[in-house]
Amino acid sequence: MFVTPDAAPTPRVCYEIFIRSFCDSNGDGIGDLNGITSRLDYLHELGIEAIWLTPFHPSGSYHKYDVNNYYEIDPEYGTLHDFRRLMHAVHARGMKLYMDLVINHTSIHHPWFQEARKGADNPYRNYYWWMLPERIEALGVEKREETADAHVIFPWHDNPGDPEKYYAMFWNGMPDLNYDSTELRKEVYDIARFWLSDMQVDGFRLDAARHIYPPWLRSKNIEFWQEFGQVVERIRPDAYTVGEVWAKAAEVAPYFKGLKANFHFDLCFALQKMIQSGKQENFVESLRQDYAIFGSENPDFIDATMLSNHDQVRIGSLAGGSIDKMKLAAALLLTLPGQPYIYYGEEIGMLGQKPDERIREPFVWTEHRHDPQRALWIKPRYSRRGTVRPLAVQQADPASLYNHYKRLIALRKTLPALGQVHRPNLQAADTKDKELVAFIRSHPTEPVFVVHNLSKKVKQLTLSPKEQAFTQILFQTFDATHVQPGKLTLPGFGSVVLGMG
Ligand SMILES: [Ca+2]
Ligand SMILES: [Ca+2]
Repeated sequence: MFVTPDAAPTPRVCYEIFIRSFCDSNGDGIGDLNGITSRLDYLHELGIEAIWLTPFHPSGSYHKYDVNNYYEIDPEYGTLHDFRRLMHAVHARGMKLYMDLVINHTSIHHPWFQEARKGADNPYRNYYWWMLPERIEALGVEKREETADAHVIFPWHDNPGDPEKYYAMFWNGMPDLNYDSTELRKEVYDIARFWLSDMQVDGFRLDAARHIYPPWLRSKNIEFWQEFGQVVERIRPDAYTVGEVWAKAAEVAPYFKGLKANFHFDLCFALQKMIQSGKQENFVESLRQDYAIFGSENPDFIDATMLSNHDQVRIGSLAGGSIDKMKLAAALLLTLPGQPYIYYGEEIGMLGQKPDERIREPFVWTEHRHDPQRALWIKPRYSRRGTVRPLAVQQADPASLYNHYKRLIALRKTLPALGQVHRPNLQAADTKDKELVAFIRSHPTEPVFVVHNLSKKVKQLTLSPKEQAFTQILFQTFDATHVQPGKLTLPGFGSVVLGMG
């Protein structure tokens, strides 16, 4: 059911935009679709090939993961006309756009739930999960195990005057949908068709994919996503899908049977840990094991990688605000296999700690106090002009974090060994040092040898005969990197990509 990698070139570098905070086009302080359209040249110049937009449907929350209407745009963000304009501008630049499809749950204000809550005989009743307390108890499902993405332990909620309770695992304002209903499945497939065909989006990011069925029916998850994948494939054979399966690699793997890509949370956390601790253990070996597990379910799996996203503490804060460490993190992400996603603002070193609003602060465009494009919906605590060098300032500085990202992205697109998305070409190097990450990206004619120094100390490496073949510096974070016959000198937090001379 999967198109061959050659038939549909897979974007090599993606970018996640939290719309509310990216760029404001009309001065109301809220980032919007026209703001994104106005900044596409920026993303294109950075080297971005695909954009993932967080939800934009009408919703009562600032994050909009509780959808009221899947066929409309929240007026805060624009109109369907604005969306068409954005899609046109994205495609005119040869880029792709993926939208967040939030179909694990709706808002309680969605008309389906407003109907369903009227009573057990309502035609929309079985779009959601309803149970009598005795049955909940008999099944032993009154409590759920806390997961990294959902902290609700008691997921059954009262509907006033109703003997049955409804299931909502994230919070009582977002009731879970019931995919045992064939009518619901049909509605959701119509929604997918509308956005892929009528609106021309290029794919979906599937929110909460591992929760699509509740815990007592979890075994049905994979079947659902396989059917979903087939439906998408029939609508648009080149459409892309990426799942949020926030779990260990072994649990993620079977989702590749239905979804082309899945986010690699284990890798994300391993990268974060390395940046914080300055060392690693068996990093390349465990990554190769994950690839083997993914590949056993689907050899054409796409490994979607990231340093952080809108649910996690920003990498800049995990790096303690150190630009050198942020450069190291970027170099790791952009030299490893997979399809990297940059979370908006990572490229300028934005900072952010929990709660969630604080990891979603406005992008810092210019040094001006009154920057008309800067979102103002929240007063920033972490990413202020005094703590984050604005983009406009960094663009003019060749040594900036922004230009480091730009160089790395260009390198990834220039070197086929680095840009390979399918069938990860990762081999362990002979160099063994817990404060280094060293690997070879194999290629029939242009393999590269990559070394990252996780420590702040200068490292002098003696290269093995295999590694000595790589003599040409294709990329270095700091100029103090040197290769001599049999030896490599790498400054603290430095990264180097070596090619065969
Ligand atoms: Ca606005
Ligand atoms: Ca669910």
